[in-house]
Amino acid sequence: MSINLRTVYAFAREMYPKNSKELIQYGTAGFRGKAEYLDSVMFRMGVLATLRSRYREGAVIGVMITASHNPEPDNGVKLIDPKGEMLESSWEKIATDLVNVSDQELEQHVGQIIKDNQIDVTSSSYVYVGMDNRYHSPRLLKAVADGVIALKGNVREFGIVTTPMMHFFVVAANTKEAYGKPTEESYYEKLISAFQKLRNGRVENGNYRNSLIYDGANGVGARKMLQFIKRMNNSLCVTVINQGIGYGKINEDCGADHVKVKQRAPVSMPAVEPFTRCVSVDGDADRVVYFYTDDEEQFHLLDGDRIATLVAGYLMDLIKRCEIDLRIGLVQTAYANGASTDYIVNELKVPVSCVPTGVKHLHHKALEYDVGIYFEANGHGTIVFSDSAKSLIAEAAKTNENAKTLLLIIDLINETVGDAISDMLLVETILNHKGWDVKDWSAAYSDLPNQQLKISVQDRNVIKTTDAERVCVEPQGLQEEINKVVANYKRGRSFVRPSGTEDVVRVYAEATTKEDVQQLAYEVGRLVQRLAGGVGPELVNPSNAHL
Ligand code: NG1
Ligand code: ZN
Repeated sequence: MSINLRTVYAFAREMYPKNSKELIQYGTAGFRGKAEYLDSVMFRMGVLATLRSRYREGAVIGVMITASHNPEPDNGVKLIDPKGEMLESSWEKIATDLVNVSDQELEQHVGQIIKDNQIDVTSSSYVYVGMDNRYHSPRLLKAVADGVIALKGNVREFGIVTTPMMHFFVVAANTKEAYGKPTEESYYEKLISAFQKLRNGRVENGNYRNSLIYDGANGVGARKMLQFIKRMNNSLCVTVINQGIGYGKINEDCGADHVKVKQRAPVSMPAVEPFTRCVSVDGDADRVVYFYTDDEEQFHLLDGDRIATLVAGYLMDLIKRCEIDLRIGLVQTAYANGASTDYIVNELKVPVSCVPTGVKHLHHKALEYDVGIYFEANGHGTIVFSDSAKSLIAEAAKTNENAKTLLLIIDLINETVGDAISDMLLVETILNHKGWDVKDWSAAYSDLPNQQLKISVQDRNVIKTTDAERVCVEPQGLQEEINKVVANYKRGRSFVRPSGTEDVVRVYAEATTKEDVQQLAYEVGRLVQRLAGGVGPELVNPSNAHL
């Protein structure tokens, strides 16, 4: 087989011309932006995925088209490496360079990538591609597929799937189906079968009730949950709201990001009893948070930190009963609530580490443990088990019932990446096992009030950070000012960092009262506006807001 790089240029010129001059960067979740500027990006990512597959000796590379929790007009694309991980960092740079060259330079540039990486262009390549349910996704999927075809790669389209399903398919294919078959049905079968075996017919227990409300964010997670329901035989009774099609726009006033950041229930909530368990996923179903409203109509959030601590407590106990020695570790980011970190260190006594934002950092760190639990506060996370841990557990399962349970738990978990539905089924399993309702779950610790702000600046990259993003080193002087402000608040904590997915600087603040946290976030936000080139209107001082 021989390829002709002219074809790449011809496709680009005729069908996917580059219509934006703005520099676009492969960030924490690949490329994101307004859908109308992404056709050429998608085509070129199809080209790159094909090259990457050849570079990795014919392993399957995944391409997921989604803008996750972003608003409906946005879309995005990210590549999935053979073991289900995010694209290797050195190739992020290759990706950024490739999408930013002009159409005229494309042919030569692709030739250079082939040369630099000594890619055998006569070898086979396999690319899996899937998309969320945004109306522009099918058009963009075609562009990716054409990118693969232009370089004579093999492309398999999965249509509308969640991000974690794509990771599952890639790993399934690359492990020669040891992880499952690369099909939607095999994914459902693996998770549902483990879930039902773990329930073992006991659908209610103690305070645990078998029903919950599920906010699908009008995204692909809603559709797939409807598929789960069809196959679950009422082992869990799920009412899906914000189902997409005819309901509303993806992520608009709903979904995990809305619920977490606004700390408020999504739209279309039916009237439910106080303390009803509710769950929200994001637009591509790789994040999940729980919430409920109490008998005084107060909203309560049970976020990724809560899920991580629930899972850690449960797994520690189960592993102890398996009578095997495994190193458990928990990985968080700076966004983790301080109260959760205290609880992990002082009560659970599990080692905890803090890494920069972005799943790849968490995943990577978690692999250092036998059992690595990682969650971002926003609800993205999973648990990874080392190969040696799996062998030990399998060996123990020959004689120990708890180890058998643990094997089922491993099957229930999508180890390849955070998976909202798999995580939810895990939480449901643990709550059922403990006989807990949301009140019992909440009782472990009380979150410190916290707030996030987005600040627009001329160039967000003027902010440079260190120490897992908790300390700002540039612009000079900003950190000193933040320290001075923070010192005025009891249990105050605040940090700033440039977002990897939006053109903003994010401010995080935490303190003991709601009023304090609002004031602290405002003061730090103002510092960013003053010292890091803020644009747009000045933040309003919350203590003057009533004037
Ligand atoms: P950025 O925009 O870099 O803060 C956001 C989330 C990340 C991660 C990515 C990818 C927060 C504060 N940040 O990144 O945790 O999930 O999106 O989707 O939630
Ligand atoms: Zn997502």
